[in-house]
Amino acid sequence: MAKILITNGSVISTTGVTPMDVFIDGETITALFMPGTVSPSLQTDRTIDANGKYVIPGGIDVHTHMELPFGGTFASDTFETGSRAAAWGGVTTIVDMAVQRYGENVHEGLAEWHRKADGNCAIDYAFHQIIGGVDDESLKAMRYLTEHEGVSSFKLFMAYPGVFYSDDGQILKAMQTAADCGAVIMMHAENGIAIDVLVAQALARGDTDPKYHSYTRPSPLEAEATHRAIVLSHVAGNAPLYIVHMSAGDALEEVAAARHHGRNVFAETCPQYLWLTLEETLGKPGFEGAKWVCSTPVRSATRDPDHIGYMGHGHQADLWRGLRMNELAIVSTDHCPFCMKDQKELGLGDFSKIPNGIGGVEHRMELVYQGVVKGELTLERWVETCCTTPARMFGMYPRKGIVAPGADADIVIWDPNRQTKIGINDKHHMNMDHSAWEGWVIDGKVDTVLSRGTIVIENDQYVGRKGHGRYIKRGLSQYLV
Ligand code: DUC
Ligand code: ZN
Ligand code: ZN
Repeated sequence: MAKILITNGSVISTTGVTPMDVFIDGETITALFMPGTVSPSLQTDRTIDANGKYVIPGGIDVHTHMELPFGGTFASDTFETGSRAAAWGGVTTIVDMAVQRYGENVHEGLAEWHRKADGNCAIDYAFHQIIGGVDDESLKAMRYLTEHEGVSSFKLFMAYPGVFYSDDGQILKAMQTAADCGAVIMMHAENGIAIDVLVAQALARGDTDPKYHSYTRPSPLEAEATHRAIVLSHVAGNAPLYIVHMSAGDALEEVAAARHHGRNVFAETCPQYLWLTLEETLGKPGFEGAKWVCSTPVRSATRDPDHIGYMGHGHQADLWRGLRMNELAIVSTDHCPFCMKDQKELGLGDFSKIPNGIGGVEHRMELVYQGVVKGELTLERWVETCCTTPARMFGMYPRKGIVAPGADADIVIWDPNRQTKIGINDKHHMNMDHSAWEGWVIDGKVDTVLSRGTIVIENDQYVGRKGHGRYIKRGLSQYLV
């Protein structure tokens, strides 16, 4: 395989921005050189000039749903289309959620996900396992997957009664198992029982538009569920707990308090919660708001629209602060794309039937970088929340998540002097008929992407191939106390 030298760039790590040349031998980074110190006798097949550009570890999106069966349809990206779109966005590893529903076998659920992904991915991939039915068999399987299959994290749902929902007793049992074997419980923290009551009441009133999706999932119900999950993980013996898709300032307060008490509690947020508001998205006239129906929901820009509890500074300001303060460890996308036609349209006249999800795997690196441009985050924290912590949190470090000798040569060359225009007729490679980010112009651009030493994006072209991506068997999280 090729020997590649990336010269004149600035390597960004969690601790600094350092001018350095990066040498890749085959699939692996084998050396970093101070500028001007590369020996003329070093044999290379190719030199890439990264002058004026950043050299960062490939992005890792730890929350995607390719082909997820949900809401009477399937998420519209396959592993082929979704992993290719990820590459376009500077992502070199995704961790997708394999599914087990109530009454199904966990091992079969995982095998099905392997079948979907195997031979189809442009970049490397790993799996979490959704446990939709906690019982003795699935608890045993959790331990087996952690110890033998490289699947060391399990998603549970406090929402969606009758679909993926687990009650508190089931959650406690799964957490006890996780505490025992070192696995991470990923929690969809919303009080689904209360939400279903609010949804039924809204529909009975004739409030059927997409915006009622958010109004019927008020932030105190995210905060309450987050608190309950934290208490259960404590009682279970400090079970590792990772709250997914956090959208609310009041939920974040619960995580911050738990972390202050030294608990194994972590959280992620997603670009839609950092940038979008209910008023500008779900609140659009007619059915257009359906594009932004996802759970947890995009929230109101105002402090306390319903006078029911939340008294923070505004959810977005709280989330950005949480990212700076490490109350939020990671930005993922919860990539769960559905087209408007035939998919989101299932909820015409009834918001509760709109499939929940936004496609975003292609845009996370861009959208979080925009936080750097706006002064919300440092360059180092951008890399930490999008590349390094995901690898450490989910047992892939130091193979992934760092530009250092010995690591896989998963590298993004990022051009801070160009712009990215997102939109169906601009940059858009996900298998969707719309973009949640239509018309957004980002300062900065993915220039070149390497996946294990193979160039997959360069000169605004996809030059990778289906089947290049390999399954990554993960170990345990590095963050447990
Ligand atoms: N939760 C997710 O994590 N993804 C899609 C839908 C949902 O509710
Ligand atoms: Zn969820
Ligand atoms: Zn999800």
